[in-house]
Amino acid sequence: MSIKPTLWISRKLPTAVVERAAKSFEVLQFEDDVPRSSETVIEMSGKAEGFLACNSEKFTADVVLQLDPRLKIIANYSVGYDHCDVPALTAHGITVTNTPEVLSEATAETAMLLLLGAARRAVEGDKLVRTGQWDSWSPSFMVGKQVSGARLGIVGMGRIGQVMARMARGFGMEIHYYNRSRLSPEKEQGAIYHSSVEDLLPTADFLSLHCPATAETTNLMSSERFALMPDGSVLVNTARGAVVDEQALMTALDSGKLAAAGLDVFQVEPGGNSKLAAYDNVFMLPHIGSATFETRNAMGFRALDNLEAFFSGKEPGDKVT
Ligand code: 8YV
Repeated sequence: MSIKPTLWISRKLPTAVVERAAKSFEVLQFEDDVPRSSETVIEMSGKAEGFLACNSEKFTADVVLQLDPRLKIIANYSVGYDHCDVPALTAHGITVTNTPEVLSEATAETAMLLLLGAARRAVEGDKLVRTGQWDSWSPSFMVGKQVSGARLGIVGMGRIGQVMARMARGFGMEIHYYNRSRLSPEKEQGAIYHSSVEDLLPTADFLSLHCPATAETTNLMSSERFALMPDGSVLVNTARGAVVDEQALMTALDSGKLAAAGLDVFQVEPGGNSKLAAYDNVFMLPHIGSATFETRNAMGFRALDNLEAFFSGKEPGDKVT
């Protein structure tokens, strides 16, 4: 009987995922469920050939240099891999994978929730009812921005962006997008392509961000770019906090350039931004884009597909470079 490779699962994952992992691997896990320090990550690299890791574990160039040669693959339980220095890991001989596709529906649902909640003043309304302060009605009471018939600008028309476009079309929105390359007509489904973010922004009554965090997209939404949006527009971010300059966002909210925002991601996580929390027209969630029971299982199974392919000598389907 061949010896099973050892797999460290860094966080508490769904039971079905751990049970499947135990069929192919000797699984190492801790009792608690907390983000793992660099020291722990480095220590565990000497005990396992594979990691099933989350974005709470940081694989910076400095950490990578200290990883034990026993570790051969990091299968991330996330589609984003900005917590990994992939060039450093690759140079160190470690394969890196992610979990695309399986979380597109759940993340786009969260973006839609934020879009609707920001447009229709969900935070203010919930607060009024919850605190017993809802004591009147008038024609101008709690009037929000209509979604149907409005234009939605999407930055990053990858898998999640395309699902978001499909859902928004169901709400009667007109879809505009910016992507590094134009999509085929089958994928565009009538969406209007813009060859630059600057060209897209004036059309975005609503703007939803679906691009990865990279050196190029850091602070993509800057004061200059907010200024290009229509007055009273709405920003939605389920991508990464690094993509939005939060100070510029607050200035845009203060001036009325933005009527509202819906945010699932922040520059500082966990925690968010206490200054943004003072805005009732900002609808916030604690980075739960992919947090549905179905998707959490699917992410784990996808990571295991990658690990099993790797350890049977095949190229994992979701290898990132
Ligand atoms: C996860 C995410 O909740 O997949 C991603 O990139 O941001 C989220 O879906 C988180 O990263 C899990 O590790």
